[in-house]
Amino acid sequence: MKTRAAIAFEKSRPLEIVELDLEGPKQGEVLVEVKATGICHTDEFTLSGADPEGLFPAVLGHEGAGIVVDAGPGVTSLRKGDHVIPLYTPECRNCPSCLSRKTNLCTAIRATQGQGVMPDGTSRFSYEGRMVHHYMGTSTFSNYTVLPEIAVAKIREDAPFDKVCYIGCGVTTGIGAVINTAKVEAGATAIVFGLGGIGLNVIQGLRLAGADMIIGVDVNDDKKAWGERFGMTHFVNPKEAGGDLVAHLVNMTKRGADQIGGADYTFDCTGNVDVMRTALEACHRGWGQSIIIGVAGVGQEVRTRPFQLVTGRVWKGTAFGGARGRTDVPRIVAWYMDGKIAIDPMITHTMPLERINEAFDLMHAGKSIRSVVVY
Ligand code: NAD
Ligand code: 022
Ligand code: ZN
Repeated sequence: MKTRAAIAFEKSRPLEIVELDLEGPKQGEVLVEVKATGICHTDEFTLSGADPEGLFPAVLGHEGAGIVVDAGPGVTSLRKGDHVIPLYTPECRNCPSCLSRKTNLCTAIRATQGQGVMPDGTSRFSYEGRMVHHYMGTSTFSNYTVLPEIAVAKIREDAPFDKVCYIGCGVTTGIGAVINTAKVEAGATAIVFGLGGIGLNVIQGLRLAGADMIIGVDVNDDKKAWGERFGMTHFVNPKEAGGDLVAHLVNMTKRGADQIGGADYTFDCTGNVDVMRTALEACHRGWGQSIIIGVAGVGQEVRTRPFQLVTGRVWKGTAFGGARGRTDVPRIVAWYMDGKIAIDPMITHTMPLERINEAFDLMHAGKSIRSVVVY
């Protein structure tokens, strides 16, 4: 069949809207009509050419929502008409990682996903007879896409596609980092670095978990109002923290008879390795945990004095918020539908596929929290 898609022909060139050829679903695969997709940093990272593993030509996009329109042989958990969210972190429930219960990083189709092909080693996309790569196993910048059954979460049918697509990455990553990775308890003190599309979701995750003090840190003062909207209780602009940001944050979080400061939990949502260090060092001695969510540039390294860890601080990272997609994503959709979490105000821009490049411009300019393309 034919599908309208935004294709990345080569690095650092705008996406082009073309008609692609798409083969139908094979064994264990489904054909999904994508109704909406968010535009996220990793799409930009790959398109810019900064990602050494980026493959071209490719159909990017990993934050979508849509409807199953066809199922290949052997598919048992999905059928035509199901409303779904594609998963760049699949959940096979059968590989050693899924069975371990200790990680969400399913390994069933990991190798082929990274190579931009389906599990059988081939691509369903082509243009003028030339193979086009899949991306993160999702390729949601195409009106129709083929996905492995294990990389699809079935969701309720009354959820609006143009909002819940954000659950395909940003919402789940931010909220999941709080609930699955940090396991924040009621009454906790937390600091969130970077109040963008991820950080704001960390903030609303912290509110959901019942955190008492939620400090937001951002170099952009406009983010103060954004943070407050989702539960932030205090704001710090590092430029106004008097040179020593760690000392400033530790001072703000002093409590107890011993008056030792530091947060129970901190989250890096910037991808800046210096911020990651600050986040670790702003944790409480003995038990503070710092969660790295941001993706750093290629070759970047984190540093700190080992003493920070010897004295009980814990450094962790999280992918897709530690969420098991097929199990957790439908639950997060329900939280949204029940009004427990917000999504609508974070979607600052909506546009047709023809204008998808504007979404990248808005992201560069820091003018959007999230842009969504509606097909
Ligand atoms: P964003 O651009 O919307 O937000 C980043 C925010 O950080 C901005 O508000 C910016 O002003 C602020 N900032 C920049 N430098 C700062 C500094 N030195 N100190 C304090 N604040 C600073 O980006 P986003 O969509 O929120 O994504 C954040 C990061 O999360 C990216 O690196 C992205 O790739 C990553 N991410 C990771 C996962 C995962 O599974 N681990 C999933 C999604 C996104
Ligand atoms: C999503 N991300 C950033 C912004 N939006 C993002 C990027 C990478 C990962 C997660 C989220 C990530 C963390 C760890 C891994 N990835 C490796 C997982 C593994 O090896 O099992 C990651 C993922 C997918 C891909 C590459 C890296 C891919 O499909 N190309 C989950
Ligand atoms: Zn993303």
